[in-house]
Amino acid sequence: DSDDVTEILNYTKSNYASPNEEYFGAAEGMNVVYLHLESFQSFLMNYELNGEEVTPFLNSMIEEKNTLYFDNFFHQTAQGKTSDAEFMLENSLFGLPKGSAYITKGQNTYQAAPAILKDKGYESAVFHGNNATFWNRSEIYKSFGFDNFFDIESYTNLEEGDMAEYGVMDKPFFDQSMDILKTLPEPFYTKFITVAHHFPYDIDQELTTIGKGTTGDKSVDNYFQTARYADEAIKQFFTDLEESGLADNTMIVMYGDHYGISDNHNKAMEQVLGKEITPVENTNLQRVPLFIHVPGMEGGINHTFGGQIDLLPTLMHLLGIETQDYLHFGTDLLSDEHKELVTFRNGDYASPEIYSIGEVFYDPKTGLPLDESKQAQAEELQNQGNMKLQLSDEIVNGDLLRFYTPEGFTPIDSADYNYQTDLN
Ligand code: GP9
Ligand code: MN
Repeated sequence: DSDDVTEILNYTKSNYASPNEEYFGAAEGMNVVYLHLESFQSFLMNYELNGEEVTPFLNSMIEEKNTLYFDNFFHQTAQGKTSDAEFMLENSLFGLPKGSAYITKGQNTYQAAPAILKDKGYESAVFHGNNATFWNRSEIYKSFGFDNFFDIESYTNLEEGDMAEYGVMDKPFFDQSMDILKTLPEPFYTKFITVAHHFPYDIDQELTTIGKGTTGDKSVDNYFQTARYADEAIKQFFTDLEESGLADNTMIVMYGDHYGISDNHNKAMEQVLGKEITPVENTNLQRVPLFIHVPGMEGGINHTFGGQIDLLPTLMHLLGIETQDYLHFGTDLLSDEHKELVTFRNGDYASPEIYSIGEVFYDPKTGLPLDESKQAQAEELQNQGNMKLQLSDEIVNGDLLRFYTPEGFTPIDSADYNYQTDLN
C-alpha cells in the first residue's frame, strides 16, 4: 500500500544522483528518437571481419563530435528480451525475474517516459513493423501513455522481400517511418524498434554487403551480415532525418537491447574474439552499445559502467527534467554521483573492480576469483544490487505506483488511448 511506496521512495531518493550541470538541459525542448538496435552487442563496434568493418556507420558515430558513446554499458534483460529492455528504458524499473512484465503487468499504473514528457508538451510514438500484440505492446503502451503506436498496419507499401521473420526489414521500415515521423507534432518522443538483425540472422543474400563469418556456427556466421544491413539502414535514417530538417532539433539515442549470440555459441565466439570465453569474458559480452547524440553537445567516449535501468534518468536530465520525485532504480550516467554498479536480473553484477557471477566474485582485470581482501566490498555491492531488484519487484508485482503520484505528474488513464483507428 502507500506505506510501502513511501519506504521505497525513501530508498530511491537516497540512491538519487543529481544532474551534472554540464549536461543538464543540453537537449531541452528537443525531439527524442530512440533507435532500438535489435541484438546488437558491443563487440561488433570496430570489429573487423576479414579486414572489413562490420558496422562502419556506427563506428563513425563513436567519433562523431556531438555523440557520447558508452563502452561499459550492459543490457540487463532476462526472459522478456526486447520487452525487458523497453520496460527498463521507459520506466527505470527492472523487468521481472521470470516471464515478461509487458505481458503480465500490462494493466499496472506507470509513470513512464511518454507520460512524463506529455506534461512537457511532447507527443509520443512507437514505430515497429510487427503485429501490435507482440509482447502485449498494444496494451502496455496505453498504460505508458504512448499517443501513437505505428505497427505493421502502418507499413502499407511493401514489396516482395521487405519482410523479415519479426516484421518489416529495417530499410523499408525506416523509409516509411520517416514519412509518418514528419507528420508528428513537435516536440516528439519516439522509439523505432528494428528487427532485421534478429536471431537466427537469416537474410536474402542479395541484400548483403559483407561476407559471412567462417566459424561454422550458422547463427554466429550470419550475425555479421544482418548487423551490416542494420548499420546501413541506420545510416540512411540519419541522412533522411538531416534532409527532413528535423536533425538539428532532435536527440538520438541508440541502444543494443540484449545479446544476440547466447552462451551456447561460445565455442564459435572464441574464434570470433580470438580468446577464451571465461565467466568474466562472458559477462563482458553482455555489453551493448549506447550512443547519445545531441546537437551542440560535446561528445566523446564515456567509460562509466551502467545499464539500461539508467537510461531514463539520463535522458530526463539531458532534457532538463528533474527526476528525484520518481521511483527510478537507475541513475543518470552523466552524474558525478552515479554509482558504477550494474545489477543483472539474475543477481549477478558488473562493476569496474568486481564482477559477481553465479555467486562467485571475480576480478575483471585478471579474470580470476577475487582476492580475499576484497570480499567484504563485493558483498556490499551484492547487497545493494539485491535490494534494488527486490524493491523494484515490489513495485511491479504490487502495482504500487497507483498509490503515489509525483508532484506535477498527470496520471495516465489507459482508456484514453486507442491504436486501432484507421490511419488512412
Ligand atoms: C518482436 C521483436 C523481437 O516484435 O521486438 O523481440 P525479441 O525476440 O528480441 O524479444
Ligand atoms: Mn530483441
